[in-house]
Amino acid sequence: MSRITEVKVAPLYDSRAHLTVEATVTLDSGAHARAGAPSGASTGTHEVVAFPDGGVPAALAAFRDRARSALIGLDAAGLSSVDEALHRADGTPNFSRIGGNTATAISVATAMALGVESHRPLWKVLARSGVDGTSFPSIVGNCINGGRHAIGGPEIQEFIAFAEEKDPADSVRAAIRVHGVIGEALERRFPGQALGRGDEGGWVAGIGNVEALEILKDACAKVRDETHLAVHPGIDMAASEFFRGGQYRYRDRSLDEEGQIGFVSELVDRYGIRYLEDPLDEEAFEGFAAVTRAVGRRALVVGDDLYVTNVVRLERGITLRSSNAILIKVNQVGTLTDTLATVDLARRDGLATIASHRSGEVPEGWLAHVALGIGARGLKCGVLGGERVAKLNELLRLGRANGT
Ligand code: 2PG
Ligand code: MG
Repeated sequence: MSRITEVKVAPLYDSRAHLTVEATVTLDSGAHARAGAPSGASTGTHEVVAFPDGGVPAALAAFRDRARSALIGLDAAGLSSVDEALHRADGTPNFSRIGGNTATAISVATAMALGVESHRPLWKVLARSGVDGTSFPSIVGNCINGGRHAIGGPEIQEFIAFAEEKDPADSVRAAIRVHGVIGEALERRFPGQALGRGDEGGWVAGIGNVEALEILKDACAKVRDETHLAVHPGIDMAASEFFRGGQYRYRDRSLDEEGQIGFVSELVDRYGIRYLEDPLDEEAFEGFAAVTRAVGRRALVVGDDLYVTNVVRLERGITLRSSNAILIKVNQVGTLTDTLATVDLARRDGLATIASHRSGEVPEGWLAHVALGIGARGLKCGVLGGERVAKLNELLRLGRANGT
């Protein structure tokens, strides 16, 4: 028995200084843990609602009125009882009363408290079958920010260093170095001018998509030469953000779906892209399948807004063979139990999983445990900023603890 004796939910600022929430869960053994929930900017339409109308204050009030008493006294062992109680207390399909972020914070804090009680790290509490914690995720490190994460940058949201080394210390080192080399290239390109950094710590500069890709490709090649580490270009197009009226709208032209598929496939070949997230709109299951047929042997084709970590949407993607990988974000579905159901389905069907941060993050490391526990192929968490580095540092600790 691991009875819950107290649950507290409190406001917390994320890395954009927007309000989010953190939860503290205490068990009758005295074991307790605290976790904060992140927030996205380029959210998928089918995600659960982060906060009810009225924002964080309304979420806190709804938690007090609807959820707290339902949780206290509950046996948290196994976690699903708590996550089911959160769904029941909310009573909507998308957490629109208590907020998906409230649910996320409580779910993660409960799993952490169970770990504290049983002297297990969080990753072990979450570990899927066959996962022994010795196989580490690659690093998906955002180096140039665009789209909704930057002002005045390229339309493509993220230009990524995808570092695939066995030892997480090597992957982290390679991704960080690519970020640094890109900074040097931008300094040469814009001598004496101010450069910025975006919401996820990547560079922001007045360059277009193609120029950003050139810089990224060169930086990855330089770091490979220098270090002999496996690091290659990746992108998250977050294409739903510039898809309007059936067209992908770039500053200089518009493309229909077929045109976009051709354009994306060309980019993968020309720039050696090995990680390709959301190349099409969030409803384009069949278009995604065409992209996967075209480039899926050379690149991970990753569904983010397409799946929103939702098991029903993933089932559809599996039937249509829409992608070979799925992004996993706990607060897209609101609980760890829902997240793990999606992960288990992905694993059963051979899709790679990528555990991901949000653009508005909290300076905590629990995402690294999620990545390790689900046997993720990648940890997407950026490379710069305390809230991103917290996850990288936690992965390094796990690497040392588990003997790499
Ligand atoms: C994404 C994420 C994280 P956001 O699109 O993958 O990089 O962005 O959290 O804004 O949805
Ligand atoms: Mg994305």
